[in-house]
Amino acid sequence: MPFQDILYDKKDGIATITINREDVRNAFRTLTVDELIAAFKDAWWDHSIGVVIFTGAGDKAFCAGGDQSERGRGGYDTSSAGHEMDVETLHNIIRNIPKPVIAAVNGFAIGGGHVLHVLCDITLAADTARFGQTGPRVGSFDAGYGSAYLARIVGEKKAREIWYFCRQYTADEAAQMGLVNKVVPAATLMDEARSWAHELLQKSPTALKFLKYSFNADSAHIGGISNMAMGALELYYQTDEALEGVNAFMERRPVDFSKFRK
Ligand code: S0N
Repeated sequence: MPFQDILYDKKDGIATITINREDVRNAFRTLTVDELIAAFKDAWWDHSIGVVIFTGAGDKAFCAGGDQSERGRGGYDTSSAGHEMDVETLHNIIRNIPKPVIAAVNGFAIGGGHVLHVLCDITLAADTARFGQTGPRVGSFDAGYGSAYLARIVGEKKAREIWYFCRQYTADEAAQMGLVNKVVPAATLMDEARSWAHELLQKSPTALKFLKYSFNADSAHIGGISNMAMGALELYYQTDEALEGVNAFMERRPVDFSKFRK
């Protein structure tokens, strides 16, 4: 498939999907999200594929979330794809593809990029990886899976800390909070991911599918919250407060939300 923003490779039962926008720390634009959805769909329907590895190009980032240079009043620029950014469908396809998805986090997993690894079945991290949310600093939020499902993984207090304070956490800290399955030297990350994938390929695909759906069922109601959250986010993106966040990031200046406190 001719992709611009991602790389897609299928070999020996493993589909590898790589966000390929190194210049912007693999931040996604509207087209990137569309291409990721197309690749996940292909891996879903290809019966030769048993596992998906999801990673980012280069050694700096897995994904730094939405491309802030394409964000203005009302949300993300639609010109790269001709419609609104469809992050919600991407979240759902990672959750619902009936095959394990392994995130190989090779650097920053930040903001909306952090949410992507949270939704994967397994996260393997390079020892150089960094994890965190940035929404309250850049005028954004994911009040659906990105927060409620994160809380299931790390607990309520830690999830609130992660979202409210926008700090970055090392790979070892992420592993300690149960956010990462294993930390490995950066140079061995993809070999490790392929090794985990090959182990899964020895297992019953139907058993894995029903286990995944069983785990999902318990948190499926968060999908309804996500619908609400994405609708709320669209409204929030129209405000001066949200614009202050993105403008401060792009202008490399301290953010000032003081006038929005009420
Ligand atoms: C990733 C960070 C920590 C890397 O820092 P570092 O290594 O110091 O590099 P920088 O000099 O900052 O960056 C290098 C170049 O890459 C550009 N760049 C980095 N991130 C982005 C980005 N997200 N969008 C556009 N450009 C980006 C820099 O501008 C720089 O470019 P040059 O070389 O030209 O100066 C650090 O970069 C960082 O903190 N990035 C911002 C991360 C961020 O805030 N992401 C968006 C967060 N959004 C949310 O959390 C929203 C919630 C959400 O999930 C969502 C839901 C629906 C729809 C969209 C989103 C969404 O993600 O926005």
